[in-house]
Amino acid sequence: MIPRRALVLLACHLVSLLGPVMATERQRHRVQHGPCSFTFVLPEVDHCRLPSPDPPPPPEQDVPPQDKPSWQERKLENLKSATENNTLWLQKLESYIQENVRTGMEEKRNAVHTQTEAMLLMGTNLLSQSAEQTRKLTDVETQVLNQTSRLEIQLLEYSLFTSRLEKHILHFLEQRFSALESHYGRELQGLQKEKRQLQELLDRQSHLVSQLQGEVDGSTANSTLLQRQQALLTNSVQQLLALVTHCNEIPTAAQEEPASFRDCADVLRSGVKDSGMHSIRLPNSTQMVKGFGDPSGEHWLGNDIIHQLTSSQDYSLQVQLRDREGNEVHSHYDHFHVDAEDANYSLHADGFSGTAGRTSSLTHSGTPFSTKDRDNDRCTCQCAQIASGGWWFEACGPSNLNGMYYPASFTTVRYNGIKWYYWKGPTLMATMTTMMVRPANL
Ligand SMILES: *[C@@H]1O[C@H](CO)[C@@H](O)[C@H](O)[C@H]1NC(C)=O
Ligand SMILES: *[C@@H]1O[C@H](CO)[C@@H](O)[C@H](O)[C@H]1NC(C)=O
Ligand SMILES: *[C@@H]1O[C@H](CO)[C@@H](O)[C@H](O)[C@H]1NC(C)=O
Ligand SMILES: *[C@@H]1O[C@H](CO)[C@@H](O)[C@H](O)[C@H]1NC(C)=O
Ligand SMILES: CC(=O)N[C@H]1CO[C@H](CO)[C@@H](O)[C@@H]1O
Repeated sequence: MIPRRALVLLACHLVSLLGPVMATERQRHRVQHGPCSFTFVLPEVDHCRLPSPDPPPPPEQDVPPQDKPSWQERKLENLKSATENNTLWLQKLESYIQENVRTGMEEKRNAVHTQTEAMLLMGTNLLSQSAEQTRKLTDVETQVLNQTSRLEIQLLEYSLFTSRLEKHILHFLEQRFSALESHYGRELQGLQKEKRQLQELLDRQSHLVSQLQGEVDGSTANSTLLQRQQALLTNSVQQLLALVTHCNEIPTAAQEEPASFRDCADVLRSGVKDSGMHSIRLPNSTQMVKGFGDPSGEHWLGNDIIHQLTSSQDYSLQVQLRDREGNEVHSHYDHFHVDAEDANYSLHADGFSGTAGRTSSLTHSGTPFSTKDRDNDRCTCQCAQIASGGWWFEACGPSNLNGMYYPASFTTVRYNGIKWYYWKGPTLMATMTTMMVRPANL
């Protein structure tokens, strides 16, 4: 540790030591020795300055040899003493220096020694302190380890305890659950039995209800049948009543006004305002004609009478229809007449208007009348045969008011039913059809 730096320090020290001693007159000499440099400051002695070595005097032959030895001797002696002095001085200096160097070295070594000691002391102190710290640390570590192990043990115990508790609770819950299960299972069975009973009851009741429903349906059907029968009965009773009044009226009318009216307009003009049956006198006709059917019910005047009536003057035709719901509609023709038998009772009707369809359901003018025994239609089929009645058929055509009346319960299409096509299509099921004529100028 000591070597290089200590030597440098030493050199500096030497300089500082020498400095104050020879500050007055100096002559410096520097000596380099390895990394160290030595500076010597020498005092300058003027009086002992040596004369510069002269070049050897040239040989003089004329100088006497007796004078010369005294001067040369002197000079030699001076030189000797100076040399001695210098030698002495050098020795002194050397010793001085040696002493100084020794003391400095020693001082230095001492200082280094003390410093090393101090450092060693410090080192030992540090070592002891660190040992202390280490000890403390190990203590703490052991304590921590101890705590950790204790905590671990506690944890173990705790987990043991919890598992025991868990097992206990599970057991308890299982017991409770099985008890509840059996309890509710019994209740559920009871409920299911009750439900079955209720279901059976419900089935029986619904069966009863359906039976009752069937009975109700039958009785309503019976009641509608009864109602219809009743309606028919009342209808026939009314017809009978009408007949009776008619029978009562006829003799009086025959007596009072012997068939002087041309038509119903004539009757109205005479002041009779009530609806009813009246006798009329047709032109060029003498015999009493009653037409077909009952004048107070189902009745057809007959084409001969219609022809005679409608050819005597200009007549209009009104067709009135009523359906099952009671809706009444009409088709009106401003001009109407029927030809005579030799023209096959051909139809003539124009000036159509009305509410029973937007177009006329009668065949066009000139269509002859067809019956079962007189087929005047334009169909290879026999419309009157199919339609079971007489009418102005073309290729059977859109109308037949002389068709069969079918009660409401018949829903299928009947080719021989009453038909007024542009009002209700192929099956009309009208409850009333009327063809009325009156003078066209009314
Ligand atoms: C470590 O813990 C035990 C108990 O578990 C105790 O007896 C002992 O004194 C403890 N040691 C220290 C150094 O704390
Ligand atoms: C309906 O009337 C007939 C007799 O007209 C009868 O035999 C039948 O039992 C009645 N039906 C019902 C459900 O009343
Ligand atoms: C009624 O008879 C007369 C003559 O007998 C005849 O000129 C007239 O055309 C006839 N009227 C009708 C409607 O047949
Ligand atoms: C009337 O009908 C018959 C057939 O039934 C026919 O022979 C006759 O030519 C028809 N008369 C007229 C005027 O169309
Ligand atoms: C020749 C010379 O310088 N001699 C001197 C040597 O030293 C002594 C004492 O220091 C002097 O007295 C001399 O003169």
